[in-house]
Amino acid sequence: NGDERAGTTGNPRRADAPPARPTLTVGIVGHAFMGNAHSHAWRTAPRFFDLPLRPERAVLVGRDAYRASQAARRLGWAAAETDWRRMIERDDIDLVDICTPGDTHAEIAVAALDAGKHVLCEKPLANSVAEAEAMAEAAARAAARGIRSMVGFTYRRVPAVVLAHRMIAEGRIGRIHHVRAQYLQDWLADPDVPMSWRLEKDRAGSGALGDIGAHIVDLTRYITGEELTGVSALLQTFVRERPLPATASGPATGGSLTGTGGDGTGEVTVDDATVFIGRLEGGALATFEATRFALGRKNALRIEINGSLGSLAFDFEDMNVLQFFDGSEPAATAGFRRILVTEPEHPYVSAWWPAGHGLGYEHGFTHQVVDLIEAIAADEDPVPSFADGLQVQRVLDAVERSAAADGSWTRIPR
Ligand code: SOE
Repeated sequence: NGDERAGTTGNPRRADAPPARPTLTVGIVGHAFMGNAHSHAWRTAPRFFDLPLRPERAVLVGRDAYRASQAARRLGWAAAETDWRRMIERDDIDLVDICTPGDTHAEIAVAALDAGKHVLCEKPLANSVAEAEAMAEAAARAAARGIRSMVGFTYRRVPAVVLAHRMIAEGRIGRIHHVRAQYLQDWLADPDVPMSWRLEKDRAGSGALGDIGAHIVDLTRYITGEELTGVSALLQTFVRERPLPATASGPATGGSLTGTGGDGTGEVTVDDATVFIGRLEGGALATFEATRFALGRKNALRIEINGSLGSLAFDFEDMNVLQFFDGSEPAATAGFRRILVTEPEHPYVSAWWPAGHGLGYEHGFTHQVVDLIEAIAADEDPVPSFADGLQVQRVLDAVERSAAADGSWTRIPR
């Protein structure tokens, strides 16, 4: 067609332009903090990465029609819907992105996979091992038909974390002796912070354990490449009653986890904090701490690994840095050095800004979408898989069983 010339008005497509990418039509369920972060990722990924499929934000699902349509407009989704089942019935939807509380994950994910939709599901995968098993089975059934699934442990996509994983795989710190993992937040330290779904066992499954402890369990598995064989754990709830929220639905957007209290109080049915020790299959000893009561620590996801040849340390509050101690250096000049993980040679970084300009929280979500799209296009199973999510769930379950038995040693099945 003669209009296909560079600069021709009415047809901006150049004759030498690459062919348009096939689309990946996405539906998202949920539009609070995680729905917001995922929406940003779906929008940003194709702007910075050369993707084999072009994600199209087709429909956002929320229970309340007005709020869902407002969210769809604000977050850039073409339509809004109040029932995820209707969204799954749509033939044009290729992928379902689940950003709802844990009590809904299993039902939505299994229905979507059985309907032939790829699934991205927020962490923790489920509220129980039984649910996670059903999800992993549905994922395996679907994978046999080329349908892919992934669980959203986004911190695996922070460049400094990927670098740590690679350095360990290359043997740079030798045999692993210790893992010291912490996830410290403080947004519940104030007893006037109101109730929310994250404080209800029926909805969230557990408290700090599943919400943030799950991340450090997954990161330990990812960075070291080893499974935990057993744990001894304590769980604690410091504030057992909190004001009910002023609005029934709580905070709507990404800027706050807390909201404002109203009349009456509700019972907190989850843990506020957990500490546990564990052993890795290679014999390393590991300690874990997850709390929302560490005043002054906002999102301090920290992990330090000590090996026979050196050590690595990461803190999300300084997320563009990986600390490395090389044990082969002369004692007089050895010391931890800060690797600024912002070079184009580092994972994901070349798609973004010049060296030293740094990435933030939202970039992990964008990288997650990039990796998922690339796996779907390559007809490969992405990681972390639902099987990974199930294994993390088994660890969380063992922690709860150990804590219920006064910290007694509890083995983790595989
Ligand atoms: C709340 O503690 C929370 O939003 C978690 O749910 C997320 O997984 C973590 O990335 C940040 O903190």
